[in-house]
Amino acid sequence: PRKMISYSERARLCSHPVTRKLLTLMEEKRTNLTVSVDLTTAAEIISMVDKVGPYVCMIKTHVDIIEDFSQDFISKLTDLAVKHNFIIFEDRKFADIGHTVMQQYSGGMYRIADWANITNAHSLPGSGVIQGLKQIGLPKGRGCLLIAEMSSSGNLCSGDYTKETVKIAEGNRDFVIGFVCQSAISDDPEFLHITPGVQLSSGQDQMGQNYVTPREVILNHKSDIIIVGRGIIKAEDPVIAAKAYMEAGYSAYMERMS
Ligand code: S5P
Repeated sequence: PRKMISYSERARLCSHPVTRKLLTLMEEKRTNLTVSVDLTTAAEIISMVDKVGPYVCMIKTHVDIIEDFSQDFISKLTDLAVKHNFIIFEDRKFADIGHTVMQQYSGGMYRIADWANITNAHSLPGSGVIQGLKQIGLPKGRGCLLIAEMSSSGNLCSGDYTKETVKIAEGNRDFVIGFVCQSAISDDPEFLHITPGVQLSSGQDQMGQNYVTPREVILNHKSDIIIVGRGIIKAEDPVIAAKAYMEAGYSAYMERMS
């Protein structure tokens, strides 16, 4: 199990600039909450991000679900990242050969590498996916998370798959800054553990998504960051919900530290 050191102490141990910035602002803002703003128009997303921004360490996007994506949306999002001091994570889940992901990451209409501090990739293709992303991301100071485990029922990311994923990360520390996972899978303080499938009460959705509580994720599964989508964006009052998740996640961290 991971030796529990504080987010800010870990920030000092980390060499990657994105990890350092993220861990530092988590301690400053007292939050380990990432909100997944899975809405489909630019205006809705920008309005939601401005509301929940004060309570998050990261905003996670799925840009390919936006109906009216534009560079204006990106400039508004990046302005809000400065205003509220959060990191932008595009949940692109790259999963192809290096040559293809290089083009998907840098080009197309989204130009993800130009604005997302962090993106993520499946380890399924092997380390080539990282070689490709790295060529684009490293010069821009970007970081990448590897998907080592998933929250959905019956997923195939377990056992040796997860172990091999950790090895790919260890071989690419200049670019891979951690994992999307369900619990801590590495003792290395430089690697972040980021966990989706979180709601205030545990359960499932209609399509195999599994939820555990913030306390369970941070205290028992020893993850670092919770990702919450519908628990916040579909709440009657997203600001009240964001505060509740922030408080639940951070108090579990404080409890783990004590
Ligand atoms: O294993 C995973 C990995 C991810 S990144 N399970 C997930 O649910 N996600 C993402 O987290 C998913 O794509 C969605 O954007 C978010 C969870 O949303 P929620 O509404 O179920 O909280």
